Amino acid sequence: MIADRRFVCLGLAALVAGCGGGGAAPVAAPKRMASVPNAGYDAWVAAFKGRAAAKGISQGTLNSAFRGAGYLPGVIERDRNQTEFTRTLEDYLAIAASDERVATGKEMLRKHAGLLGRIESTYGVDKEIVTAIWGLESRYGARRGDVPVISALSTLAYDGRRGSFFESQLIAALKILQNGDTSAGNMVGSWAGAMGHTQFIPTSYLAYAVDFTGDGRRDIWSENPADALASAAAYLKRSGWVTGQPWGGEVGSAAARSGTPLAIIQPQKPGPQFAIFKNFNVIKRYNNSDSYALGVGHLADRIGGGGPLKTPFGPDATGLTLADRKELQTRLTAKGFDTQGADGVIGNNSKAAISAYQRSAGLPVTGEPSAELLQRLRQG
Ligand SMILES: [Ca+2]
Repeated sequence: MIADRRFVCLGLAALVAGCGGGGAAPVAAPKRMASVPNAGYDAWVAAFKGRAAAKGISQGTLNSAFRGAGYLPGVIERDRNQTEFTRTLEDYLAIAASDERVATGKEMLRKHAGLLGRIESTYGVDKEIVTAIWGLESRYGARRGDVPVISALSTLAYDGRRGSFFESQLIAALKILQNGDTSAGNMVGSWAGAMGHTQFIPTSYLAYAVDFTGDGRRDIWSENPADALASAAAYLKRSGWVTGQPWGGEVGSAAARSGTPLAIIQPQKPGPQFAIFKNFNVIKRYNNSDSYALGVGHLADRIGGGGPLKTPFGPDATGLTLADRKELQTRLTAKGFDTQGADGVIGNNSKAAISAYQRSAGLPVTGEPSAELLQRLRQG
C-alpha cells in the first residue's frame, strides 16, 4: 500500500524507483532501529500532542503510544539515501516474478487455499492477484518490517521533509491504536510506516482494512495473514475491480483476447506488448506504477500456472541481453566472484563481483557489465 512510492520503501516499492536496493539479491532486512535522545524531537512531540488531542486522540492513547517512542536517526538516513533511479521493466519483472517468488506463491496458494478461496468469493478479486500483491509487498509475509511505527512516523513528521504527509499518517496510526486494533508495541512496519503483510499505510488502513477473521480486530500485523489479505482484496474491490475480467496479458495470450482492451502498452522497446483492461488501473491504485501493475499481473499469472512472457526484451544499454547477463553472472561466480545468483539482474552484488574480478585481473575497476568483460570471461 504505497501512497507515494518515493517515500515508502520496503516491499515492492524498493524495486520500482527511489529506494536503492541490490538487484535480485536479498536486501538486508531492516534491523530494529534504536532511538536516540533528541530535545528538538521531544519539543515537537509535546506540541504535536496538542494538535492530536484537538483531532480526537485521547490523552490515554497519546501517553501509551509515545511511552516507548523516540527519535530514530536510522529512519532519516533511509529517507535521505533514496537514490532516484528506475529499473528497466525487464529487470523489474525478473525480480517481481523470480523463480523463487513464483514457487513460493504457488506454495502459499496451496497452503492458504481455503482462506484465499473465501476472500475471492467475498470480494470477487482473483486469489492469484491477492497472493501476488502479498508476494510483492512483503515476500508473502516474510518482510513485514520491524520498525516501531509511532517512532518512525513521528521522526519523519518532526524532520519536516513531507512533514504534513507523515503527521497525517501519525494521526491515523494513533486512531488505529485508539480503536484497539493493536497495541503500540505491536505496531511495526517499514521505516516509512507501511504495515503488515500487504504494507498498508495508516490512512489506507483506516479507510479499507477489514476484520475477516471476525474477532473484532483488523489485525494486519498478525502472523495469520487473513485480515491483511482480505483488506487488500477489499481495497481493490472498492477501487473498482471488475470480477471475472483479467488485468490484461501479453499481446497474443488468451487473456489479452478476452475482451476489448483499454490500451496496448509497450513500456520497454524492444520487448513484449501488453493488452490492459480496467483491472490493470485498479492495481495501480495500490501503487501508481505501470511496472508494479505488470509485476502483480504477471506474477499472478505465473502463480496460477502460466508461463514466462513469450517476447524477449532486446539488449540493454550495455549491449547485453538477459542471457548474456546471466552468463556473465554464472562465469563470475564460477571464478570465485560470487554474484549471489544468476538471474540476469545486475544489482549491487553483481557489481561488487565485477569490481573484485576487475581488480584481480588488473583492469580498470568500473563495477559495470560490458560485452568486453563477458568476452574476457569466456576466454577463461
Ligand atoms: Ca481479525
